[in-house]
Amino acid sequence: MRRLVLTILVLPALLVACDLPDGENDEPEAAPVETPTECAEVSATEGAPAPVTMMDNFFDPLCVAVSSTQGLSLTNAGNLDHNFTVQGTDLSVDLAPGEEEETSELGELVNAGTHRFFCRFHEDQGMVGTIVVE
Ligand SMILES: [Cu+2]
Repeated sequence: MRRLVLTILVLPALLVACDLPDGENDEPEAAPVETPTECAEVSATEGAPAPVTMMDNFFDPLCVAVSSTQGLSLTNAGNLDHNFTVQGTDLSVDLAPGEEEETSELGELVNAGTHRFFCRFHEDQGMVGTIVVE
């Protein structure tokens, strides 16, 4: 299973951003396509919702792996309105600065697999990420 996930994740070039440490993604450099190790190493944990924080204008973490029985704990820690949308699903949450919201179990909202997520306000500014639902 781990190997399958790795193979899938090699695809989009945007995943290269997953290797950038926090705070260094203001000026993305052209980097060779490589396995997004951060995503590959993060394993889903049962129980507590997985935290995803919205900043101005990026997500932390850029890659999140969750179990289908796990929700997400979304927090807008920025100064702007942000949104968390999983592409191709009905999961779309708007949050004002300082707001938090916990989603239902991901298995009720998103099919298992690797999905792109984005902020609908700042997608064109690179506010995107990857979620792996196991
Ligand atoms: Cu945003």
